[in-house]
Amino acid sequence: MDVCLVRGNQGLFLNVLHDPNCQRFPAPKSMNSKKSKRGVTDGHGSFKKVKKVGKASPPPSLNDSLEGDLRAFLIDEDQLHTYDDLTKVNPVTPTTVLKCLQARYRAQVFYTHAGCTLVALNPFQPIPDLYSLDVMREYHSAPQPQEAKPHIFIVAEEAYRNVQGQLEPVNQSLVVSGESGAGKTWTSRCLMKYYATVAASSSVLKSQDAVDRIEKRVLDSNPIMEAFGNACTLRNHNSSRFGKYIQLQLDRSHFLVGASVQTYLLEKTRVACQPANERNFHIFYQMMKGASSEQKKEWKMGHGQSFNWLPKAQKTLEEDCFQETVEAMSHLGIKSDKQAEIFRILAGILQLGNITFDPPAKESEPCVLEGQSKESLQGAAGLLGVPAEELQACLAVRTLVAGKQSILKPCSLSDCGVRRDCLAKVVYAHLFEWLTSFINRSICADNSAWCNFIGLLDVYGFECFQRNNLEQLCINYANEKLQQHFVAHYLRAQQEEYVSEGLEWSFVRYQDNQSCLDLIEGNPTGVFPLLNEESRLNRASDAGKFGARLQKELGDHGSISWDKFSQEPHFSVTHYAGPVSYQIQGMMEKNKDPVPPEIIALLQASANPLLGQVFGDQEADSTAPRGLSKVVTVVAKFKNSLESLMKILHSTTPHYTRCIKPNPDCKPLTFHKREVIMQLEACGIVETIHISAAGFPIRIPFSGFIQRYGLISSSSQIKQLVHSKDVEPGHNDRLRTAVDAMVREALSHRPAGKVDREEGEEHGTLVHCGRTKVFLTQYMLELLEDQRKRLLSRRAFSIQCCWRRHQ
Ligand code: AD9
Ligand code: MG
Repeated sequence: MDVCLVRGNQGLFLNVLHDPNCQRFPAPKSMNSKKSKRGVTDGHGSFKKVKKVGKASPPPSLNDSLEGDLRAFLIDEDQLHTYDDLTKVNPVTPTTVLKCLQARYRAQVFYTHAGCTLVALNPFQPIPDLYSLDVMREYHSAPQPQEAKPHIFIVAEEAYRNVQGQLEPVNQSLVVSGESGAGKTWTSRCLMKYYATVAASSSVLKSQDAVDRIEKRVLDSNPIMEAFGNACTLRNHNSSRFGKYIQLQLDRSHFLVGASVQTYLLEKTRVACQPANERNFHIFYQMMKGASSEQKKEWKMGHGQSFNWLPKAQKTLEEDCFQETVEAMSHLGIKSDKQAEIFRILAGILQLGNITFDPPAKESEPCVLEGQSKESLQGAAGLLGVPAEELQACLAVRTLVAGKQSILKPCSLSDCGVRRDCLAKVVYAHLFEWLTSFINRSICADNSAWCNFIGLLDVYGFECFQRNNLEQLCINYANEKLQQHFVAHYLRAQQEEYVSEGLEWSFVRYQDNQSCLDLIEGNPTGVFPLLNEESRLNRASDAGKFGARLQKELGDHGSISWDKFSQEPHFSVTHYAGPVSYQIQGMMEKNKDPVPPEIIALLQASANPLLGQVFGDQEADSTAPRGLSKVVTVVAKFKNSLESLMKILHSTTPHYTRCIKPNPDCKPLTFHKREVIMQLEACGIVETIHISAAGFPIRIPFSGFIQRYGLISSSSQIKQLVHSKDVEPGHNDRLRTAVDAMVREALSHRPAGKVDREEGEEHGTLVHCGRTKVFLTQYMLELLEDQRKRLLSRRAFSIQCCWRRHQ
């Protein structure tokens, strides 16, 4: 095996010639032909020589031990932290990538490029000045941000420049992924602050009002959504319990003029049932801690009051944010009387949680309120604006409709609890939806006011607990969809395009998760369709039967398995991030998510105007048949909303950031190799690096290339071509020859310094002409743009001189 160094799309990287025994390093052939000096950048993007260490040993396999030795490295271990792009590491293996990230983490460098992806390691402590205004300005004004130190602001700036359209304006998506606690929400917040700063309209600088109207409003949506949608879990003290896609709307001048938020599947069960050592949504704790004594009195949260639904797990900073949440609400236009309605509803929910029932004296009678529950019932009814007797009846008695007659039937003790929880969940979920719509009304620009957007996606990370149910299945399904988008959009599309354009390319093996997606969503025998079918049957759910059905229909599928020794009906799915066992008990009920019509009717008649409003148009027809055939199930709704999201993502240019959680205990600056390697492997970072290292990230149809760069050519034939009909697609052979000549000319005009720095480069490593397109490295694009810009400014200067002479 021989080693050569070539300038790649992300800077200088080492490339190992293709080893027939090894399925890696898949550079197009032309990239492998020339040797060069070895080097790395010094962490600030500048080039630095490093000593030659001899021939590289064969790259270890993906199954290398974590302690795999460093003989394979071509540089000192001391230098590892200087690798700002993992494509420069040689050889690229999980071990070498891990060592490099660990060295950087130790050196407090938290961002590293991995080709097309940015890897963000969570420091678990605030890093002074890492996200300051000055740093934002620095990245925004950098002529080549990619050459600056890796940072989330590079991704932000790249998307911002892309949307301004070097070739054509196109919407952008920043997809932030990673497991729970890895830093997705933190990263999304940083990105929003960045755009609120650098894309602030010029009027902002003149008028403080404008700041209040747009940028600050957009940012103010965060504390509200996090207060109502985040909670302290075992994995993360500020865990997002909903998915969020926010579109930042930009006008023709690329100023931020508004935003819209789309949310996905709030984990509403948390309102009434918190897993052991986890907490309810932050907003409840904020009220308890931050409300004034009058407010607490009104909300029946006085001193000594305790709530069943507010478990006292460890305290978190989020408790101190009540004033911030209230200010953000006011700022977004939620008036104080509306806020009062919201907080009364939340306080009412907490009172509901303290209502418990005792069995009735006679079986034919409804359950009775237990001990203190009478007071809680009165409290809940008062705060929710409904009569106490009706609330009690609603929880304890079911109305059955038979023909034209209604029959009242007492609920069992457990049913009373289920109905109480259902009431709390449906109220909280509707309140969350109302808040999202309000925020959208407040921050969304008129359609005519914006023309492009940058979307930020922050969804809950992959989850695997001891007990997993429908919530985890949905969350993990969402993560599978995103992984598929990444695989399809980047890994597969990039490789397939090389092949269809005739570039020689040996395929990198990557983990395609299509099989897992087929298992979950495949029609008609995927887990979701079968679950929906079962949920729509008008009969009591039977976990055992459903388990047996899954086994019958999917027994041969490679991505599902069963533990023979398990006592409970369950199934295990092999996700791209690891296997997860899901318990079936309760899954069908959660999927049906039925809300008794009596509850809807009760809420519609509420004296709390907000409750009346949010339940106003909801169907509550108690005469409707009990059949569930028309029920839109939870997974059906979730799948639809994810499909819409995928459509949007496919229509945008994506940028991926992979957040990595360096240790499971959220300890500052602590790096656990095993946890990190599992995350790196799960998201296919090593395959990504291989493809990126060998790839050409920019691809332009010949015709577009000639039209944009034809003017820098000295050839009169090419200049003619710019204006001729021959530039239309269809004349590809002719166009390819022209493009090839243009590229060679551009390379021959490189500034002397650049030629020196890029010694060892050759035409084929920077550019490749395919059948219909030209493939470029970032470096080549910059070179062409630079020459074009210089030519245009020379022309502008001569026009000015000419104009002055004629004055
Ligand atoms: V979940 O899927 O919503 O449970 P996230 O969103 O991936 O998860 P989050 O952004 O909430 O994780 O980060 C967890 C915590 O890590 C934050 O609350 C911060 O305390 C900490 N964190 C994350 N990123 C940074 C950072 N760049 N600098 C400092 C950070 N602290
Ligand atoms: Mg989050």
